[in-house]
Amino acid sequence: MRAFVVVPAFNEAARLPRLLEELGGYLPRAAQAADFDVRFCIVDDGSRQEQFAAEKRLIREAEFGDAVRLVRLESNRGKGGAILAGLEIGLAEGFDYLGFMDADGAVPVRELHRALAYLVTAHRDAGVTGVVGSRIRMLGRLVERNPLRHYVGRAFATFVSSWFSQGVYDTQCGLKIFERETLRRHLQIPEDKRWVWDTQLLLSMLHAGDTIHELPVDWRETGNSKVSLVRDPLTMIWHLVRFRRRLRALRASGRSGPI
Ligand SMILES: Nc1nc2c(ncn2[C@@H]2O[C@H](COP(=O)(O)OP(=O)(O)O)[C@@H](O)[C@H]2O)c(=O)[nH]1
Ligand SMILES: [Mg+2]
Repeated sequence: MRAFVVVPAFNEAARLPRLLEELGGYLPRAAQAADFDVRFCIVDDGSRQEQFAAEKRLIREAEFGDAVRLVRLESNRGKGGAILAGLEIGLAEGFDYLGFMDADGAVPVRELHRALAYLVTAHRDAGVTGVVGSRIRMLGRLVERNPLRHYVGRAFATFVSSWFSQGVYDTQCGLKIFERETLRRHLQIPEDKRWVWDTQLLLSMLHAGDTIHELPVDWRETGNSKVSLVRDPLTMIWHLVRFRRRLRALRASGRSGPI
C-alpha cells in the first residue's frame, strides 16, 4: 500500500517544526510496518523567499530522504490550489491512497496513520473510498480549539451539511484521504482554489454517491490561523452557494455520477 500525503504550506517556517518533529518519530516506525509506505509532499505555495529558504533548511536538516519532499510553487495559488498541485504529482506517480493534512500539525501524524489504516481496510471490506477527519469533542478524543473558531466553524459546517442535504458533520477538517480512482474522477471539479476547495471535493464525491466515512480525530490548534473569521466565511459560503447551483442543475438535467 503506497500513500501520498500533501502538506500545503504558505509561510509556514514557524509552524512547520512541530510536524517535522512528529514525522521524525513516525517515519522510521512506518517504514517497519509492512503494509504502509507513506510519502509526504510539502507544497510551498509561493511563500516569501526567506520563509521558503527556512522551510527548505528545516526539511533538509531533518534528513527524511525520499519520504518527505518539498515542492515550490512560484506564485500563491491558495490552499486548495497547492493541494491540487501536490495531488497531481502523487496521482501521476501511481500512489494508491492520496490525501492532505495541514502544515501546522493541528492533526497529529498518528491520526493520519489511523485514518489510512481505517481507509485501507474499509475500502477493501466495504467499498469506502475516502476518510475525512472530524473534530468532535468526545470521550477518548482530544480536541483543543479556540472557542470562537469552533462556533463559527460549527455554524458553517451545519449550514453546509443541511444546505447540501448531506450527513457530514465536519466539512473543514484539515485531514482528508481518498482512494486514487475516486480522487482522480473528482479532482478537477472544485472551482474555488482557496478555503472551500476540499469541501467542494467532498461534496462532489458525496453527490456522486461515493461512500466517504468521517473519523473523529485529535486536533490541537496552534493559533495564528490564516483563515479570517470576519472576511472568509462569507466568501466561502458564496463559493458553496454557486457550487450548489451547479450540482442542482446537473441533477435536473438527469446526469448522474461525478458532475
Ligand atoms: N497553499 C496555501 N496554503 C495555505 C494558505 N494559507 C494557509 N495555508 C495552509 O492551509 C493550512 C491550514 O491553515 P491555517 O492557517 O492553520 O488555517 P486553519 O487551521 O484552517 O484555521 C496550513 O497548512 C497552511 O499552510 C495559502 O494561501 N496557500
Ligand atoms: Mg490550522
